[in-house]
Amino acid sequence: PSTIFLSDYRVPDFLIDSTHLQFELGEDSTSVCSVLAMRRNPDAAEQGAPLKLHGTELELISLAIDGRQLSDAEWSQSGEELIIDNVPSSFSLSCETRLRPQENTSLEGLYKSSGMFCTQCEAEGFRKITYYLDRPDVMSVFTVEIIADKERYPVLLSNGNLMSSEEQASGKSKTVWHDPFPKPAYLFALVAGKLAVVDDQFVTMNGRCVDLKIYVEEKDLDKCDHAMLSLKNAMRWDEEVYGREYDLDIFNIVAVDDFNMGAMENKSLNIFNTSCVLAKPETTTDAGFQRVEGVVAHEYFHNWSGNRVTCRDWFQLSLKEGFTVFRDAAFSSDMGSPTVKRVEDVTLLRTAQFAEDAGPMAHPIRPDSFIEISNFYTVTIYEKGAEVVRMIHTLLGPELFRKGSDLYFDRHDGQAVTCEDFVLAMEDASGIDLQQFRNWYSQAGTPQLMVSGVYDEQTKTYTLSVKQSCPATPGQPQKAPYHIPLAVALIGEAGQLPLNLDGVEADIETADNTERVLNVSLAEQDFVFKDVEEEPVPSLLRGFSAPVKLVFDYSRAQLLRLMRNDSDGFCRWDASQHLGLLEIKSAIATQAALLEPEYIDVCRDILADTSLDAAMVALMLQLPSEAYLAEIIHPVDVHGIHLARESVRKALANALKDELMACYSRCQSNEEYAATAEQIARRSLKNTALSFLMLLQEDRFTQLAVSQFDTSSNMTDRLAALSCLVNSDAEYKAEALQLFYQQWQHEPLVINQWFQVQAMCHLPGTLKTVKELMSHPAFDIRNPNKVRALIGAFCGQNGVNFHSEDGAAYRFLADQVLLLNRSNPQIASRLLVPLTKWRKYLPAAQKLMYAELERILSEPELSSDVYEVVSKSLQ
Ligand code: B3K
Ligand code: ZN
Repeated sequence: PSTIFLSDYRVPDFLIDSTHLQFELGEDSTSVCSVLAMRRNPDAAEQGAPLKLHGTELELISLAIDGRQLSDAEWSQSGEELIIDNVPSSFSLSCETRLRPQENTSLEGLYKSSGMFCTQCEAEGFRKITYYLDRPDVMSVFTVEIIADKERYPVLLSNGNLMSSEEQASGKSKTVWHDPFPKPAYLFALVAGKLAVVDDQFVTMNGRCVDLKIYVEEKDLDKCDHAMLSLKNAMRWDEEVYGREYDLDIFNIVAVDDFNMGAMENKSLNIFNTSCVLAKPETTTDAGFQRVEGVVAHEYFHNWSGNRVTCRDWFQLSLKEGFTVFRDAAFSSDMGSPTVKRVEDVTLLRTAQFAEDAGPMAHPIRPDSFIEISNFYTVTIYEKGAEVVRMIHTLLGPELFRKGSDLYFDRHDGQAVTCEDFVLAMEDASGIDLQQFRNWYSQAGTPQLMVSGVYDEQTKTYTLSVKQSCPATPGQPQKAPYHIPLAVALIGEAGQLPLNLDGVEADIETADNTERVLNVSLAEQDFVFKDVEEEPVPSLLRGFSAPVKLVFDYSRAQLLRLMRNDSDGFCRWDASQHLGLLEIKSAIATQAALLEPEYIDVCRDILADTSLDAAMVALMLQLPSEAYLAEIIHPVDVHGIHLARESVRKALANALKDELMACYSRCQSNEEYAATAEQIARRSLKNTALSFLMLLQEDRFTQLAVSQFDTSSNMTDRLAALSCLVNSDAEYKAEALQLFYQQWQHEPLVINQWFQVQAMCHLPGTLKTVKELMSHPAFDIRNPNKVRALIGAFCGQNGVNFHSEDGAAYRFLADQVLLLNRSNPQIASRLLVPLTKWRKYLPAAQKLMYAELERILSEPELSSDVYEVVSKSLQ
């Protein structure tokens, strides 16, 4: 497989003004006839260039130019390209291909899922449908005819407006769709199947009445309300916050079982993984409800940030993904609890993204090169990309940011553009210089901020010294300094102190003068605060104002002040994590968990403080996750960390037994389930309390879990109780698992949670369970949700079992990767990620992991997906 470079980008030699597709869907094969109105691109460097079309795994039936069939001598094939040497300056290209969607297990291109036909074209799946210029800067107006058996496939959908629908002889029907907006091929979609529909409407800010439809299998009709409500909320929010209105009379969502990721923003025909659209209280957890809300909004927001303005090439992927994640995060924040959402996002970033940035696949949010673009749908492109947009928002402030986004949409509507165009629009609209800020787009790795503070009694000044650095990443040994917005406050005995900075013009002032955003831009820089009446505790990186690793040598006393008093919810939570980290580190050092009395006290007070958001209490009590600890403590001794963390948890549970029990009782409620922030918070705190109490191995607490499992009617409480039981030695657990399976065996999404809860059990013997479950009738390795629930969760989220000392789980994972490499390369390369982090672990583990990577690499027929990840990990 070869490497593709951003620096090799050239404008396309040809353009496609219109694309006409006719699909005849069959049980054995499908025929695709395309008619493309093509012409040479006046901006192309070379006007006589041959026509090179992309195509993979296609059976070519016929090829004609302006109605004349081409002879074999007039075209040739090389790799993924079909080459026609002599073409006129403008012409019509007709092509027929034959496909076998039934055999397409890669879930890319046209394939079948539970009896329906569906497509997934981003990034380069369209070339599995017909020969085309499959690149995002070639935009075309699509008309699509679909012909299929009307009994089997009564619903036939594509992008845009329905032009006609008619019955044909021989039991077939035909529909024609036309999308007036030019689009790249990656946004094309087709669906055919026996589907039920939930209907609603939305009236836009200018009075356009939009039909909203969610298509699902009949049995899932009762699980669409939350997605529909989320869609309407998202449509309204995008009008209010960004001034963006929907642009067609119809918006469709289709749910499919077999899907490689969460969902896809095809123009007016979003295709969703069932796991990101279906929800009802009995089957879906709170986290599931929130995921549906977030993903529905994310795909809807792409209509502007992605579809109306799209990417010039795939190196610009973060242009649409980073921006759209930033938008969906702000939406979820507005719909629920802003601090909780922020803490969740930061947690994902500091575990998965920081790990990626420190590993062999590290890449800037705008990569310079790739082998397989599917490997670059990463936490870096998405989540770090969103953080970069968020920093622009912080630097500009909300009004100028809105001016910038208006200018961006206005200037580039209908175009395929670059990250540079986005930054330029922000600069032009605001007048703020983002020159140095652009390093965030070109440099990989997580910057580190070493901060220290000195208080001078005499002069009443407080000096913050900030040093920044960024570790080397593959291909980037040296890094230039970043422009980092560092939000700070100074916390005194009685709360925040007023801030008077020397050289004020260098910073950004916020409303109340007790918080400032410092512009850190040099390798080393001092910020001097004047008239500081007492020695303060600095509250740094408030709201997590930049995706960096902050190092400040806080004392316990300082952390306690922040945890008790900081007005910034994120910093308050972060102080709790830091205190927890100190306890865990001391447990590692002493091999015992003797908690500091002040730590127990602050936890006790927080637990009793009913004025606090219950969700924040839950988050502050949860100790830093093992995944986060693995980013901080090097080398990673998985078992040592696990034991220490569990012993601290147990000691805390012991010390706060009564308070935890009281809290559990207080959070119980009989009200009807609703996915509101308030109820979600209460359930989260209650289940956190339960998980602590379960560590004490007392019968009465086990009984609590048993009764919660037996009596709850919502999946959040039921699954939390099941997870507690599975991770305990309770006798009831086998029976609970059995009961759960029997009740939900006909709901695949629930059974996936049943797989996952078992895969994540940290007790010994879990690998054996996972292997057995792979032969369970409900498991199917062709379904990505099941693979993720069982194999993905075990290898990615069950540290102690994945890193068992004999290396059995490494071998298991490599076997699964090799199996999936043939059927679904995208899923195979995703699954592989835990092995690629081998350098972090103790030497014995490193050796075993390395050996499995080598074994994978020696496989003769590796997909480009797996090849890229394995070969880069071994470098
Ligand atoms: N744009 C799609 C992701 C496509 C992934 C292709 N391998 C979903 C999203 O980010 O909205
Ligand atoms: Zn997206």
